[in-house]
Amino acid sequence: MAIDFDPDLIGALRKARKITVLTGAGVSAESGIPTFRDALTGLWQNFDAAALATPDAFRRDPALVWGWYEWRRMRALAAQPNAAHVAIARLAGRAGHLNLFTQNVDDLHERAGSPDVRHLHGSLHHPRCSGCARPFSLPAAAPVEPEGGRRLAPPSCPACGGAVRPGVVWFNESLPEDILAQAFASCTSSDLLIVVGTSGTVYPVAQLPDVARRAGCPVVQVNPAASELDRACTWNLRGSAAHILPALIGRA
Ligand code: BV8
Ligand code: ZN
Repeated sequence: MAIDFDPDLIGALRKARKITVLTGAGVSAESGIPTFRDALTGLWQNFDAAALATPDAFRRDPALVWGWYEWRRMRALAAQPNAAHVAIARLAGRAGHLNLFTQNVDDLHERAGSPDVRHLHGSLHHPRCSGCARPFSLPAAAPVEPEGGRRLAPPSCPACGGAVRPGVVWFNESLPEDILAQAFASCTSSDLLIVVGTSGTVYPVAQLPDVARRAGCPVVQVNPAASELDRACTWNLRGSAAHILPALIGRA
């Protein structure tokens, strides 16, 4: 059924010469990838994602953490981009200038055709040595992880023998400075910020909608539920990304 959007939002979208898009786990939910809020199953059912996403967790139990990320990497490889990823890629082709920043570590934006995806929290697909930081190339044919996951000893770096770690930003690790600076600069110089599928609970990324608003950039959020970002947003579109985004971007 047709969605009627606030005419001011459609006007802002059509007039926008520069658009920033910020996505979180919710944009991949309809591709079957669980969000951070989703309860975990299998081997991980007694953990929460945040407890596994720290340098300490990896130091304490590298096989548990490497197994967790390999399981997630398989899920990402087996998933397909959904209509939200495709709509965002299409907007990149239409808007004058679009910067896409994601908190997600999957590659679904890339596989949907978005030309320039900036990962604020790293990527599942670019592991590196925890000792010498050399990039580690994973075997092309991804091993099939059991449904419930498994512990898996991380590979050793061929150069120094260090344990290979996922190429993601863990809690209490710094974000890539250049990408974070680009995100702040983009949010303060855009005509519209579109925020999709994030609970707005993790900093410093959660500051971005507020920063945009203060710089005079209107913010539209797409999320089926209320989030920490609601009060910072000009428009809160309650609905799923794969349903709302194609309709909204179709009006651009
Ligand atoms: C750091 C990668 C400095 C790993 C992740 C203030 C300022 C700065 C830092 C802090 C601060 N206060 C606290 C901190 C520390 C911490 C933090 O923010 N903690 C929180 C818990 C309070 N931040 C950090 O540690 C960051 N680093 O600050 O460095 C520093 C340096 C050295 C020493 C000390 C400090 C690093 C944070 C990055 C952590 N890594 N991911 C991995 O993937 O495993 S975070 C991870 O959780 C995600 O990447 C994401 O960013 C975050 C939240 O996830 P969301 O994407 O929002 O997903 P979530 O499940 O939460 O929500 C999903 C949403 O989708 C929901 O709202 C739901 O309603 C919606 N949804 C569901 N279905 C749909 C949908 N929406 C649309 N359509 C649907 N179908
Ligand atoms: Zn090494």
